[in-house]
Amino acid sequence: MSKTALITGITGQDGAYLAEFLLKKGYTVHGIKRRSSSLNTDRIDHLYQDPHTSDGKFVLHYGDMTDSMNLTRIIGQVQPDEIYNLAAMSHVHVSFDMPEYTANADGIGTLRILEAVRFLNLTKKTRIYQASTSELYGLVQEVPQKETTPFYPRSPYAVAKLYAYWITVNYREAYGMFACNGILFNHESPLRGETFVTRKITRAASRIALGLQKDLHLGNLSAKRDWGHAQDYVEMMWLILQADQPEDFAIATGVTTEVREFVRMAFARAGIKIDFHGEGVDEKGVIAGFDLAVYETVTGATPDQHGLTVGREVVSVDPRYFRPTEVELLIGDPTKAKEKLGWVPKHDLNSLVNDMMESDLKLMLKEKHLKDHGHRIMSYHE
Ligand code: NDP
Ligand code: GDR
Repeated sequence: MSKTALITGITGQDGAYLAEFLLKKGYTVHGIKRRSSSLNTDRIDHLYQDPHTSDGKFVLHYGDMTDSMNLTRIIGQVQPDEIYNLAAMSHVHVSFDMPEYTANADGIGTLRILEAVRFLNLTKKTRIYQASTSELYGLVQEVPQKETTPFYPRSPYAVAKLYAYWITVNYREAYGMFACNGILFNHESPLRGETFVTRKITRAASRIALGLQKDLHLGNLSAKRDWGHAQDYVEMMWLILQADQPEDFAIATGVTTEVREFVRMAFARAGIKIDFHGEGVDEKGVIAGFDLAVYETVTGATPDQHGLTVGREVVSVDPRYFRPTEVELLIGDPTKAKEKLGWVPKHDLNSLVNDMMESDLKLMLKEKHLKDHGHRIMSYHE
């Protein structure tokens, strides 16, 4: 009998990769999507089945993490073997603007899932994966960070996820549920949301190289992140639920890189050699000013043909992207996952950047084609 999985957050980066992964494994996949005024299923459109002709292997339900009756009804209908709780207001900076909603969706939302499973007497049948995060580590207590490292969350998002982490542990201990936290470090891909820093950079590098965008405004360039590839990480979510015992795992590459270096790598793939100069650190220790100079492009045209001048500043620091409290350094120790789950990521940072840049350059070439033929193109670069 094939297994049935329910994915909350199926329209997001991880949800899309996980759905594809589970379908390939022969699962029947149900997903919860939110109602929105325009279509929000871009990332899973290739998996979509017309409900009139569908074989029932991929089914979407309308729902929301803030609606317990709705979640309980869906879980009752689907009777899943596995639930992957990926839905969340996942943007750290935005959580400072929407703290109450974030607590509701990310924190209490997780409780709603666990409680629905308990209420429906599915505690022995349904295994639950909770999308926990390296943001829990927050202010550095220990490096590298692992399962036993103390938490010190630094944003409303991380505090909401702290509740979700502990309520998952509590339901496991109180009711014997197979409920696990994957403490995943940052993972990116061509499907990454456009306002997270890696994708913002790869899109901008592609657009600047093609003359579609003039400059890029970023926040804290000194932050360091342990970046992996989302495709590798969704496989770990699945492996965590296949283990004999329910346990929590930190999933990371063990390598950390500054945002500034990610900028260099991405622009280099667009044929733009860059140099940083004019950086200054103010009395609070934050970067106050910064220049990025374009020295050459090797995309087949001279810099001027791209509207770029050699040496022109194309990146600047805009304090609007600073967070009231920042997480400066994340670097994970994935030893437990390596030993117990056989964690061997296929990608490293180089191949991640290549994958993202290849995809964004293709996308932006399409945009350029549209623009060259008189169409209006999106100019949104938050
Ligand atoms: P995304 O932001 O790409 O996707 C989030 C998903 O959650 C989307 O499908 C979104 O729907 C949905 N969603 C948001 N709010 C609600 C709500 N109230 N009710 C129902 N659905 C909702 O995130 P990722 O795919 O990158 O991350 C997946 C999970 O893993 C998240 O919980 C995130 O916090 C966590 N995480 C992510 C890491 C990363 O580096 N990517 C690292 C560690 C943890 P819509 O498409 O309509 O917006
Ligand atoms: P993060 O990811 O906060 O780590 O959360 P994000 O890409 O937003 O930021 C990473 C670092 O880059 C710095 N930064 C900027 N960030 C954004 N978004 N935009 C900018 O212009 C910018 N300039 C510099 C940030 O300050 C930060 O230090 C992600 C999310 O996926 C969470 O849901 C997840 O839990 C964690 O990763 C692990």
